[in-house]
Parts: sequence; C-alpha cells; structure tokens
Amino acid sequence: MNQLPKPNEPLVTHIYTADPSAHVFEGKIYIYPSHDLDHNGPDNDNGDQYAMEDYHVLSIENFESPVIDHGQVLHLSEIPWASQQLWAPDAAYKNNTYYLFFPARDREGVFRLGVATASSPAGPFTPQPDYIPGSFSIDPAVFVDEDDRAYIYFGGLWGGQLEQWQTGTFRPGAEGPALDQPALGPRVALLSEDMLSLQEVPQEISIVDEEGNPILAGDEDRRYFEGPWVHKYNGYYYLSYSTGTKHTLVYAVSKHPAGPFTFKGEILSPVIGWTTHHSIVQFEEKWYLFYHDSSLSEGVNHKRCVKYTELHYNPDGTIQKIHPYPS
Ligand code: FUB
Repeated sequence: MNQLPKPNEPLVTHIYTADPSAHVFEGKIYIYPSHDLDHNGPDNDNGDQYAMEDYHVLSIENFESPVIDHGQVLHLSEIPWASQQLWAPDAAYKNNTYYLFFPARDREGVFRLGVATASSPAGPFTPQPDYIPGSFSIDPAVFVDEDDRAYIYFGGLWGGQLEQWQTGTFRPGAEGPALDQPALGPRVALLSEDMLSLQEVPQEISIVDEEGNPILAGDEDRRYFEGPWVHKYNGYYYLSYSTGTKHTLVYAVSKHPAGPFTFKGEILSPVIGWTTHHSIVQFEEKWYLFYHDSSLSEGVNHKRCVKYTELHYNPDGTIQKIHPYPS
C-alpha cells in the first residue's frame, strides 16, 4: 500500500489539485481541493485558465497512511445556477450535515458562492438550487467557532471581482482603491443556523499594522489578495491569506472573528507558480499547513498540486515562517 508523500511533495499526482481546505472530520483529515483541468488554453489576469468543472475529496487517516481520492463529488452540470469555473471550496460540519461551500460564475458571469450538502465528509454533495443570496466574489472559508456560530469569509481581487463590489452592488469594471488608500479587505458574514444563507450583510474586514494603521492597497507584501482562512489558537483568531502578486501566505490576528486583524508576518515564502492558497489544521497534537504550488507541472499556473507541511508557533503565538523548498 502506498504511503503518504513526504512534506512539501505533491499529495497526489494522478490529477492536478489546488486550494486545499483541510479539516478533521470523523477522526481523519479530509481535504477539499480545487480540481485543475489539464488544458493548454490562454493564461490571463482574469483567471480564465482556472476553468475547473468538478470537485474531488481527498482524505488521509493519519500522517503515515496513503491518500485516498474519493472521486468526483460534485460536477458543474449538477449546479443549476452556475455556468463555469468551480474555484476554491471549503467544507464545514454542523447539524449532522457536511456542507461544501464553493464559488462559481452565475449565468451572467458574476462570481457567487454556492453550498451543497452531504451526509458523509467524502460526499457526494447535493447542491442547493440557487447561489447563497447576497453572496459574491470567491474563495469561501467557513469557520465554526466554539459557540457553534459559523462565519463565512470570502473575497478575491482581479478575476475574483472583489473590486467590483466596493459599493455593495456589482459595478462591472470598477477598479480597486488608489495605492495610498486602505486596501480592500476580505468579507465576513454570520451564516444562518441551517448554513444555507447569510444572517447579515457581509462586512469588510480591516487589516491594520501594529500601530493600528490600515494596510494600504499599494503594500503588496501585506495587503489582502485572496484565499482567506481563519483558525483559532490560544483564544486568538488567525486570519491568513494570499498576497497574490507576491506569491506568499501571510497572517494577521484578532480577539474577534470579524477583526480588526493586526498584521503579523509571512507564513510561507514564494512558491513556484502564480497562486498559492492554503488551510491550517490541527491534527492530534500538531498543526499543519496545506498549500499548493505548480511544481508538478514545472510551473504551469493552472496545473497545480496540493502539499502539506508541519506548522510551528513561537511561544508568543507568532507563526514560524515556512520555506516551501527546504534544502
Ligand atoms: O483556483 C482558482 C483560484 O486561484 C482560487 O480561487 C484562488 O484562491 C487561486 O488559488
């Protein structure tokens, strides 16, 4: 029987995978990635090359066991409102149900967030007939807090259309803030008890520096681009995300799930390929970072591979920076 690949190596090689959202469900680690298509079409800043059409679920029993691919758990053709591009998903468990949250373009080409349900973490997932009302942009990440409240974080620049939602309604072609103005933040909203709708209008999250000044749009080393993930450690909420143009993962912390979050530093230095996108999960006593790069395709931006590595905290709660290509 195959063993788990080593840290910083592709988790699977029979398909291209990206955007891994890892969770511990039923004592195992389940990974909900995007499934990249193996095509040779054009590559642009709108992200047209990310033309994904379905989702697979991966799982590992522990860090010594092989990866199981549970196969296709949801296809674009089963989602009545979606027209294309099944981008980064996440999963959550509540009400004895597993929920898969995912972005896709609707019939007008606008990114929305959908939800599908299953009785098993390995799916298959049954989509709701329409997208979540009031949802927009990409990269949903759902955090269920200790009090059982579930928050959905989302948003991405450029092809993810967040700039076009600054006023709360969709303004095609709208640009982001000037470089000396506060950067756009991810959005957060409380989910309804049944996890199928938003309980409130999404709020913008503020990310500030140690002096409380907002991170500016021109500060590409620190400003939010896409791929939010929230986890809790020692009573603090950690918001981690991708800087996009700098190809790094960074994080900020807060005492409150909706922030403001104080910027802390880099988690992962630049990867091979344009995007990286991640999740952070505790399994038994250790913490792990799941992320992706394009090493499996030798650098093709939309043919990515999911990887993992151990993540360590310093005594003051800061995260030790990880190098994706240790020598
Ligand atoms: O996988 C498509 C998009 O690329 C995701 O939604 C982004 O986070 C980036 O990884």
